Amino acid sequence: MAKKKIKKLLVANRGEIALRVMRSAREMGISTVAVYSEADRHAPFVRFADEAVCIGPAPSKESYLVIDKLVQVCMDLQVDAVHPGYGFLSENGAFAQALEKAGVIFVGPTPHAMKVMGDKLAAKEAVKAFGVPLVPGTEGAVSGLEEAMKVARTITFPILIKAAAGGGGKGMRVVNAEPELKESLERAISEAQNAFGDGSVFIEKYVAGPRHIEVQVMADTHGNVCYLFERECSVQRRHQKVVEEAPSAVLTPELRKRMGEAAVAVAKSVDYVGAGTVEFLLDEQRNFYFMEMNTRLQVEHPVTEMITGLDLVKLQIRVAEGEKLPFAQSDLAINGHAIEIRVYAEDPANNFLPDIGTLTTYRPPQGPGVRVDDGFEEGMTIPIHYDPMIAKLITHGATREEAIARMERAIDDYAIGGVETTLPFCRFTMGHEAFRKGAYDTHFVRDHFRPEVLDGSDPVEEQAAAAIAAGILEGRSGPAMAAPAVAQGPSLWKLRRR
Ligand code: MV4
Repeated sequence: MAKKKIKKLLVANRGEIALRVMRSAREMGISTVAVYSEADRHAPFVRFADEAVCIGPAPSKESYLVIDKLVQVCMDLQVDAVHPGYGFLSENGAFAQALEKAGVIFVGPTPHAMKVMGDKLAAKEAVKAFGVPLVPGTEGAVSGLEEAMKVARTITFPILIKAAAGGGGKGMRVVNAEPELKESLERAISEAQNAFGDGSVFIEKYVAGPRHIEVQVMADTHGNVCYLFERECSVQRRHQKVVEEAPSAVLTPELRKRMGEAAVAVAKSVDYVGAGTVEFLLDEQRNFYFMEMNTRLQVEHPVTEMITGLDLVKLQIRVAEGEKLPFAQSDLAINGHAIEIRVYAEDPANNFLPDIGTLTTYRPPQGPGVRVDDGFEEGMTIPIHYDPMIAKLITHGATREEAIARMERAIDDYAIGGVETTLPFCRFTMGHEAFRKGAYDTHFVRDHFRPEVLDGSDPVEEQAAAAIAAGILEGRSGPAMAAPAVAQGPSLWKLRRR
């Protein structure tokens, strides 16, 4: 692989991730190009860039997703490489191919790797030969009801029907028993056809109460692949992550090594290059199963940076230049604990409804162990056209307890006015006994969160708060915390804030 220094980098993205990528580029002496839609004209990432080009109106389909326009800007400005960030064109093989054809480096994996991992069935097929554990289920797409029934009886109900072209929870359907199978299968196929233009579905045993654990991998063009440990992202609602942490509170060093090595095998199965994330489910018996691989830098990458001391964007750029990874697996170690929360302009008291508007007040927290990756400033309006994420708040500590305490302090110091945000929900989570103990799974929100816990109007909460207060006054310590889990976190929180 020929080495080529990148002198000018175009970031084909917006908001916090565009800014985050450009910061690393600048530190490396690489000049930066922003592309922006008319809605983002005054955004910080546009001002930060050395050069900036407007690529069209606000809707992504007319700006951030138009491959031809981006390639043209690369030509006009003599750009050496493009970083796609996450979302938009980051996992689009056609974009990578168009850049390659134009002689521009795509900071990411090959179109082949993106194509295989973008098809969930092709991905399972590819990793199987590498001994990576898979959830029991169909080998390929199910051809009809007869095959589906046969597989379902073998693996036993409940089962999950998934769309091959889906991913991230899209196009999934749980089937609890035989009589439901026919209708569920027909619906799943027609939904997949409508949503993805591909009606292929497959069946897996339904894993109850799983934890979402993903492993960061980094690969160079010389065949070296390392794992940068795991992130736990089990606090989600509607398949949208809200809280992420590294390392997971439940992995032993032995399990971490096995999952890390499985993730490396997944990467090797497609000759992966660059930063990637291998997603696993961990069941209640701590068996892990490969789910999918995300072929991009992820939103939650900062927690990995905090515990490894590495800059993933710099590594991506070095790898894209043809450099070898500057470390071996044995050089890597976990330092402390990091937590990230996503600050969305959404109202957690109102079913997380988007609450876009103007940031009349915006003052992010500061201080030891606090990092804020954001793309907004006070007075800016959050555009309706894109993801409503305002910022990511990341804390690091020597221990998980310290990272949590820092997060609580940082959330309390975060001043956002003009829109409702997910901050109160995240504060609730930090205070919740199940989270504090690390005893949570992907059903955390469903099992523990009700909007009433945020406004103090819930009588159950008030009672529980009173009971805990009484316990504290009586001088009881730990055991007082063993009351019903639902009531714990928010009550302690309210108590402390009085
Ligand atoms: C599953 C599952 C249970 N059993 N597969 C959702 C996102 C996609 N990447 C995989 N997902 C799931 N696959 C089997 N066989 C449960 C989920 C799942 C989930 C996974 C990770 C994080 C949150 C989740 C929420 C609901 C369901």
